[in-house]
Amino acid sequence: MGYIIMRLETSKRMKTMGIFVSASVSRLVIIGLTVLLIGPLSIMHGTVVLAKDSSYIPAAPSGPTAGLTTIDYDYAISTTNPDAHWMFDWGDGTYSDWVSLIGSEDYVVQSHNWSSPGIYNVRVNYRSPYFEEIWSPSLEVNITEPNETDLPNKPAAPLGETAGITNMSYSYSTYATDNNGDNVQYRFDWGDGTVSNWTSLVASGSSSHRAHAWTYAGTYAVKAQARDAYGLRSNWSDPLNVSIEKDSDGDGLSDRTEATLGSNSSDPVDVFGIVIGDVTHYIVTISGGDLVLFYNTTGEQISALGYHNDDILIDDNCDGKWDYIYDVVSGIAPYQERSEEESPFEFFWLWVIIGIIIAVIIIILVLFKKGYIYFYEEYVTEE
Ligand SMILES: [Ca+2]
Ligand SMILES: [Ca+2]
Ligand SMILES: [Ca+2]
Ligand SMILES: [Ca+2]
Repeated sequence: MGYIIMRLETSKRMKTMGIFVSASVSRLVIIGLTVLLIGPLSIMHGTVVLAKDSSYIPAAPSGPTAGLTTIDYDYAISTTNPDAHWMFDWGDGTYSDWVSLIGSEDYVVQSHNWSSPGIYNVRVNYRSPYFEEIWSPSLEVNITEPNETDLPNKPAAPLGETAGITNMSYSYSTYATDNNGDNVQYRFDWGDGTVSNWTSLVASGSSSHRAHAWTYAGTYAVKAQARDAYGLRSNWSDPLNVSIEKDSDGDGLSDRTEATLGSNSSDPVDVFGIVIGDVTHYIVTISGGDLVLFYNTTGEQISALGYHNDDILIDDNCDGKWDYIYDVVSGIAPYQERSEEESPFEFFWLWVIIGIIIAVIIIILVLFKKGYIYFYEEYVTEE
């Protein structure tokens, strides 16, 4: 068996053609032929370079040959073959995934950081439909420890909700200072095996946030890490423990809460969220019945609803008096209680207006009596 790789050079691009040839019989049998061209015209302008099987060895990755621990460095392989797959060996016992060209790029890039100082041999493994795996030569990378005082300080423990439900997004913030006053950015370890992307760079000491939704119920230790503008990373922050409960039907109430309320934890439309202030409370239909209640998520209290024409009356704090009126069209508004003891000043302005009217009448009467104003009649005599 033998392999032939043909390289087709054009003025701008180089594409790899592969011909898989079986040499086990006297005549050559072409088993597969793949030609990858930008366009048929490329053939006319190109020159074909033939290379025997073993002579094709990928070049060593290109990238920095010296660096500091924890900083991400990019290493690249130049290729235009979309059928090729590449895997980087970082020389520290770890490997990248098999990667290939993305879109119209003509290089494959992977980044890596080393956690301890040393000399590492970075190389790449090449695989295509025509080649098994071939290793490139190594690029020697010398990694040293950064100066401790150049690192950002350990960020504050993340700030945010400590209780929630599955598949609901919650936002967490943190901040850290950098010893050199460099700009910093943050990322969060969500405690479920995932880590957020880095936030944008902000001034040293400024905060940033990222949001996350957990898929499974559990208690998660959320931690933050800072990185300065030069790529130097801090230690991880102290954790914030976040307890996530299962919400099977995704209606915003956990299965446990629905069990307490008597609603159905597998019916997503039996509860209805209403935002009062910044907090979402719920109107809840109790299982199998017409009984509809208000559930205050802050106080975990339940109250009966009232009805006024087409509007719903809500007793937010469960003290027996209506606090809000809810209308599907206009939304929620504070409810104006009409009882006397509710507010003696409610008709204040009405009394002021009545008072002004009475005062004006008195003034007119006084002026009339004093003779400043008077009625007169004119008698017209006929001649
Ligand atoms: Ca720094
Ligand atoms: Ca639910
Ligand atoms: Ca439900
Ligand atoms: Ca009330």
